[in-house]
Amino acid sequence: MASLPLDAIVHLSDLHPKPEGKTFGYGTAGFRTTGNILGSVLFRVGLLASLRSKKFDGKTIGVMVTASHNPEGDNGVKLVDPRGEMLETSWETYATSLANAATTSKLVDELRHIVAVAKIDLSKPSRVLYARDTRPSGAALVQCLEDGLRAMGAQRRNEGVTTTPILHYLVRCVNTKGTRDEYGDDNEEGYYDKLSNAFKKLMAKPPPPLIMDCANGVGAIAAQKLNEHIGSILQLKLYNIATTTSGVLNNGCGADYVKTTQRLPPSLHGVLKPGERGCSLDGDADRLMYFYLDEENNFGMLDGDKIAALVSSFIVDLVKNAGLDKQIEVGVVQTAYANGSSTRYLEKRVPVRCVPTGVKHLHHAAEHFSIGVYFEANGHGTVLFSPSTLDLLRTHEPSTPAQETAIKQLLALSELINQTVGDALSDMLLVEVVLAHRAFTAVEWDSLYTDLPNRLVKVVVPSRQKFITTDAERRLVEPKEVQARIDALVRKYDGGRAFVRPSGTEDVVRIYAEATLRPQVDELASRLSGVVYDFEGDQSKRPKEYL
Ligand code: G16
Repeated sequence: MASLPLDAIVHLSDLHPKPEGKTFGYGTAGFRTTGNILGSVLFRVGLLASLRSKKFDGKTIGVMVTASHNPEGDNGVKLVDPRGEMLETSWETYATSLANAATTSKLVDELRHIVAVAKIDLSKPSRVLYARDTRPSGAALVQCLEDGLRAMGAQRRNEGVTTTPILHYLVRCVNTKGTRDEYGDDNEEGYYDKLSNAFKKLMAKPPPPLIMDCANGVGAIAAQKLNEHIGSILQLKLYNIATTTSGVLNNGCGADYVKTTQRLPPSLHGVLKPGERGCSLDGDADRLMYFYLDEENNFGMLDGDKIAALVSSFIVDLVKNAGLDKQIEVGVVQTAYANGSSTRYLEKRVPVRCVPTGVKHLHHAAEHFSIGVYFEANGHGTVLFSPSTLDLLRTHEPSTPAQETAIKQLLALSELINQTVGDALSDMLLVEVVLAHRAFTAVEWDSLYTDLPNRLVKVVVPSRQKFITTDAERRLVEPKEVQARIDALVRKYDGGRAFVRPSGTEDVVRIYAEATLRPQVDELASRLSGVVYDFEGDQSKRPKEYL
């Protein structure tokens, strides 16, 4: 029986001590906090990724070092399972217990526990593929990760600086190589080829150029490369591409800025002209937000809900045109953040499910449909084709040329859309395909339904862990008095809907409010901020905008 390489683990672990008094949690998308205190976590994630690979008989596990939409000073890390999906939830507990072991000897105890409980055969090989985004703390954190991998004797494959969705893509490619589920060539070039070949099959003529805000993140590098592959059809005009300038990542730009402020990034003022459309990526290019200026220079935002509406209705029509609507069920998955109008629009057309925040929850719910469309309102999402749906599309004999065309288009979409995780670049190509096929302008797309006025705000509290939710995060179980006050407030506003939940990526509580009229929603959000702050915050520092 092989055993844990304790000498190496102990020696290297002592080089990466856990910061005293800090508790780490595997949140919505892995560990996330200030970049300079994450060294021990990265080392331990290296150990865990190796064990996870052994559990899968040496299949490659992915590790992405990123804090995505968070400020530049933050960083984070998440594990990716062999099919390119987020780490199975049951292993998040192992990740958290390893990250919080106070000493090297407690760390060894935790490792032994995991090996026993998860029944890991230590004689199996381990293989780990990893990458990072452009954050300044990334390179040092990768070295900590590598120490963890070295300690366990894992085979390492460093993909350098790349986007989160490309890392997910690569993991799936490596693990499916030479099988009937082969996903693509396991290198970046393979990714761009796969997307651009599918895009070229689906686009008849070039649309006007697209303005893209790259959030000064790694998406700028990837979008430049994508441009080289698709430039003859769709020209991307890239902005906010300063990946080496200090302090600019996600700062006043990017998908999160657009969604939370419902404004055009200041850097695009005068760049985006009336009648034009643009889009924003986030710091690791897994979220996408579209926007436009109408002829009167009014800003319009097209978020994840609008993308879900556009894409799902297009796919429903293609399935009908293919004559397969009896066999293929298209469904949509959303979260509580979905605008009430989008849910009403979708429910008239397709089955809709609501799940807690986090791609990991949406992804699994979407797998229950033949074609599952999932998007969070923040622009994070994708479309999953089930294996049996792909088999059906590949083998079905069409009765008419129109059916044959629809089937070919569905198959091309399955190649265009990243099947592993939300991917801003792949989603952008998907949106462009649908706009071209529908001959829609951004204004026409926006008119599918009218958003209810809404506000998304965050409140900094000393301990967000005190906020516990139920019902897909739409209600608080604790603190009960806060939920009672939310209920009482919401009743006072026409069309009012609101909820409060702790963020799993930032040290804040998030508040979402919706109402029929804009001034009312602003007031409701402000009152709710006050309710949350009153429960926990320091009254001497209470912001005056909290009513
Ligand atoms: C991550 C997750 C998303 C989630 C977002 C915010 O996005 O992947 O699914 O919606 O965090 O989560 P929370 O409200 O819990 O902070 P990203 O783009 O930051 O990786």
